[in-house]
Amino acid sequence: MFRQYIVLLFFICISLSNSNRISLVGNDWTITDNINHTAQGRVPGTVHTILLADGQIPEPYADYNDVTFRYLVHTKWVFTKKFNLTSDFLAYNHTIIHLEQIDTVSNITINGCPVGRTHSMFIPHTFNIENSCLKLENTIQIDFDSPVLYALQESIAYNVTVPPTCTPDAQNGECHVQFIRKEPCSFSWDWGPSFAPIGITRDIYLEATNASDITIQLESINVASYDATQKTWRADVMLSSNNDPFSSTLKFVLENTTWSYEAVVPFTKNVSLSINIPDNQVARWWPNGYGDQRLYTLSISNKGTPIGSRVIGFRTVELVQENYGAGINGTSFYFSINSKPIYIKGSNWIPSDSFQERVSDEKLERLLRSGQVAHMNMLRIWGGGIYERDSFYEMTDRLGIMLWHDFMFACALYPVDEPFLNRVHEEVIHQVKRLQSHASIVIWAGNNENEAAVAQNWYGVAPADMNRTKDEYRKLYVDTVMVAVKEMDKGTNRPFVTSSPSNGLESITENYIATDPQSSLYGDVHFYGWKDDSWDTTTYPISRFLSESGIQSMPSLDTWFEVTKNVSDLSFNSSFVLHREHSSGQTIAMKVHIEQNLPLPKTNDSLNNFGQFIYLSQINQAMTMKSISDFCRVHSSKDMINNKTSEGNTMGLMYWQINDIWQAPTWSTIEYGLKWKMSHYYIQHAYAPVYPIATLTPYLANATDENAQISLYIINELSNKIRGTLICEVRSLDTFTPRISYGSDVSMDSPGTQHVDNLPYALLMKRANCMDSSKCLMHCGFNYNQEHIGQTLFFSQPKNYELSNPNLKIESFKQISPTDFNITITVERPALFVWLDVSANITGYFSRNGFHMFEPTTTVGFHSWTPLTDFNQANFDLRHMSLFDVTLP
Ligand code: BMA
Repeated sequence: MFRQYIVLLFFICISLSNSNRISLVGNDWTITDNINHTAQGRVPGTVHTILLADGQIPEPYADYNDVTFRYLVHTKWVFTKKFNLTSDFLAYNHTIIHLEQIDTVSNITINGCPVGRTHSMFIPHTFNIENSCLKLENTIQIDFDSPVLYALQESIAYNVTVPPTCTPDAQNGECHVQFIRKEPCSFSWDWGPSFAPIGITRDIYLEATNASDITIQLESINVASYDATQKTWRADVMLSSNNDPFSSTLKFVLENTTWSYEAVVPFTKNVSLSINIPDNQVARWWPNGYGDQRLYTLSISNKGTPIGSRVIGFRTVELVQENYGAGINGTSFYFSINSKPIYIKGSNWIPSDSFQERVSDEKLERLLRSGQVAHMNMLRIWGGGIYERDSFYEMTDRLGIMLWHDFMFACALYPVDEPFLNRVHEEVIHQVKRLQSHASIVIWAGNNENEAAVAQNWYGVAPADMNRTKDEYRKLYVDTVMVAVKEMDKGTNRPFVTSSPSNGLESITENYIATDPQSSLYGDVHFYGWKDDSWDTTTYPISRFLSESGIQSMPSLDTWFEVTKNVSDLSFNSSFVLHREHSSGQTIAMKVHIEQNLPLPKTNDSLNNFGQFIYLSQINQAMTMKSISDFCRVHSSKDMINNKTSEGNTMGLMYWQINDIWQAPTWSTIEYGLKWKMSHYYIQHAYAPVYPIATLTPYLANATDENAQISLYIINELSNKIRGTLICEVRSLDTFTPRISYGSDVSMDSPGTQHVDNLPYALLMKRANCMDSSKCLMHCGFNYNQEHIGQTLFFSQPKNYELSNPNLKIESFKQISPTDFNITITVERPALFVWLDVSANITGYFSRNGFHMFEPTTTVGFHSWTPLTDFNQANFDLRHMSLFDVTLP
């Protein structure tokens, strides 16, 4: 039912605008900097991609081109296009130009008439064009400012310094990015280059109407809240018209249900109304792993003429932050979807390319499906990137990947003058309106790490300026961003936090800047432990929710060869590799971690040596990710809250980061070209819905330590009962026969964590005749409901094990369907970290990888993203290795 609407002003017959649209997209734009380059090219496009297509510059991602071609964005650019209009088009009396996205600061003229100025890539721009300016033959001219110089000028014009003024040297970046509403990481980041693109990046068109036409636009639909008593969903609908006041009879239809509703709506500027949809008409939308993702189209029409529609889903979202009761400090921080507490398994998402016009929907889909098949239920759209295109959110709705959506502010203080705040207000209103129909977006967050930056004074603000800095923080994120979000997103179905990390409600009680926004007893935490041994979880905080954590690794040799043909560039410490390492100290840290845990390459062949380092860095990252995930999952249960420290009940991990923006050493688990790193396979395993965990306490205890114990747990997220047997074997690497084996029946009637047993370590090792922990390890297998999942626990760092040649061989490689292949592998003795790889031309993923073999033969699947006909094994270039290979000279 509608909320009550009173008077109907007057009825007029609405002809839904007979408009005329002329697209300005095309290959016939001319761009020039009036100095070095003039080229013809395609819009949507940017300076770099147009010059590349025209053969004037090489691939910007290759070699040192990120710095060589920096001059391209230090200057002004002019984009022009000639276009014709018909006399019919010119007969309309009102014409606009619409730019869905322009990057960023520009001045637009048509036939010399001023049309408008743009300052933000985060809002679309619509400008009126004077009728007298248009002719049969026209020229549009867009004069772009250099984003780099614009940011500099704005920073100079601003009355105080806003830190950080520049990026760290290692990033080869640009300065003052907070002064321009443009993808923050386009000025460089600690995993990405600085290209600061200039151009028209989405649709651009002219549209003509007659001023007397009445148009009704659907602005947004939001499934705002659920009334459990009435059993109805409240959907908030926003409409607008250019020509009110008037009234209209609108019909709302929820397609594929019997529900529809008709009502007379009086229009006076924007119209907001709420409709109630009975729960019995719809099925719920569930996150990946918890049920189906049912989506419905809600269509609105006016006397049979469609106005618009949105695809919506029905789910409730609660961010539960409640006290635990006497003796336990802090509050919980977890998502409850449709009243079901959900442990979050996810990652952080960054832009997939510096040039969005070369990111295909297919690429986005493959990345998101790589998350979905790795059992992820949430991604965080990180605040240093972009608001993604519409199709991205359609995919996350469909795949059940919930989104934690930051607004685009990251790792900086920001200006707060009126024009800037007005731009931010407009941006937030626009983005929330555009995106709020999507069931997958379950939380908004004001910024990335800026509460922590203020609270912990990351940028060395003088004490005298601290109060002003705090006030400015609140002015931007509370009075501007939050107020705008709440103006648009009115229900209870999408919580808002001002920052990530924050202490949630506790941050609010501390006036939005908590003393320690990284407290492990409240809200979410970002933690990077690269200074310690990252395999050792005792170095991690036990937080309520870990929204960032991870470690770097190197991408594959295939990926390096995409950006350099110079083999001398390919070594761990080459100037080229170090040039691509944007976080100083991380290459050394990677090396230190590898040395702590793994054998070092012995080969003198430098390329082979680098290939092995890459493999080791990926093992290091994979083992780190597994450690972090296991640690969070073990502590997820409320029963694991430590009475002394109040820590525990970790209800999610979103590791840093799933995707890459270019080819470089980074924290990603998927390479730029979509190849999964070993860590992605480990995450897929560690995020399994039913999962055995084995831990040794103290970490890597001595075999004779009488106090040491092995704890065994089963985590179950399935709502059906599980019945199974957990068999754990103490093994050595010289034989397939286990030394001793321990079995336990497990039965779980509901989701949760079952602590299966504690095994006395010294006794176990004695019985296994394993007096040196580096001679043995434990391998467990959990068989339940016809499924099997394994788990390996090292008793010592892998570098301490004596490795002998397992004679790893590919026994057979068969195609079983257009997209799927089976590979049979044999070994003569146990093998650690078995790694399979295929040619760079084949994109897809193995059913597992980086695994250990404790049996003579095993079969691994390979799934190709595209169907492959004329299968030829040679084209695959199937490669394999295990840890033993690193020990070879
Ligand atoms: C966090 C993120 C990013 C950064 C990452 C790795 O702080 O929010 O800013 O890229 O760590 O350093």
